[in-house]
Amino acid sequence: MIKNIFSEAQIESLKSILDSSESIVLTCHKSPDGDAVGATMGFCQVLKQMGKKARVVVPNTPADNLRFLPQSDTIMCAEEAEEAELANVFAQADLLLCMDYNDVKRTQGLCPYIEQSTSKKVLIDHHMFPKHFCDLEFSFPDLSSTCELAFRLVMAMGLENKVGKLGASYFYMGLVTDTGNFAYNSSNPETFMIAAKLLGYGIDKNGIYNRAFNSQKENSIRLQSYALQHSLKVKREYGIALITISQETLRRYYYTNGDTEGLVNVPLKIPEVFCSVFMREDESCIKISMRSQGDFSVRDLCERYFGGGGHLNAAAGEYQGTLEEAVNMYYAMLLKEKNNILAYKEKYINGK
Ligand SMILES: [Mn+2]
Repeated sequence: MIKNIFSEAQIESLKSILDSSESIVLTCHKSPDGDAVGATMGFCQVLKQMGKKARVVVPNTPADNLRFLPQSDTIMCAEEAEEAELANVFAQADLLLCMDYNDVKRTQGLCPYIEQSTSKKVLIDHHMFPKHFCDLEFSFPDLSSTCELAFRLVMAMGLENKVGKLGASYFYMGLVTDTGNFAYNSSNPETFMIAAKLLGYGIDKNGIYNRAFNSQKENSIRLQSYALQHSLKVKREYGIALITISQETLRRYYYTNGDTEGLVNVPLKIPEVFCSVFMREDESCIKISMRSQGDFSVRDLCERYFGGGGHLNAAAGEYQGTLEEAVNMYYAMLLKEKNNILAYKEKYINGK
């Protein structure tokens, strides 16, 4: 049984907002991931089947491996759209759905349009600590993905017959990408029950996995291999690893967005390593991403040392300065956090 996690009042409010809206814009965070694309496009299919005018508008173009499902070409990308066209889409909307983000700032170029819009706004998200910028909020950080949340909403409203194969394919795409094909964030048996329900729509499960996951470009594989070969530093006594990539290396491998995707996870394949840090020297700053295993919080580290945040096991930040200075900051962090890290390592190794 999939339990209903919403209050009746919440669902009634959502229903009445949807009923009274004709033109709906679905938005997500910048650099849309599989969950952001899946949740907006999946829910958009449901709204269209309800007879609504619905449109997905994203801050910038999603990666190629997330644009293989039918109708991907209907996604409007703010970065490429004419300003007037964009303004018009928002002016006509009587409802904005804010999906897979907890802070309107995460929508980059869409931010002013969302902030200035007088339309009703509904938050549908699974990130912690939402900023309260919507009229109605569905914030469920315990769920695997916004896609799971969106499909639960569909079920709670009795709209399962409006999802169709395409809507289910999009929702499934978010479910598999946000859980690493059910490797993490998916300990709740109900996540699998929802996956089972989505399979019931006749979706191409293997095809979606294959398109979403096996999509790396040759130069990206070479760039990542180079970084692992030349920059990986494993501090075994701490259980922590660091990878860095300089601007020069990025250029040598014709880097484009997404080429370093997944690299930060590689050191976690080493049994003793429970925390991995990746630094990339972008043109404007050093981008930091961190991943961890278990309940070691990289969100805390990113907040304290790199002005960022995120999830417990996946977080990001930035450093203003040179790559060398960022690396120094990393070593300063290790020194300051030594006791905390060693205590966790003890627990991690023993508990394994
Ligand atoms: Mn998500």
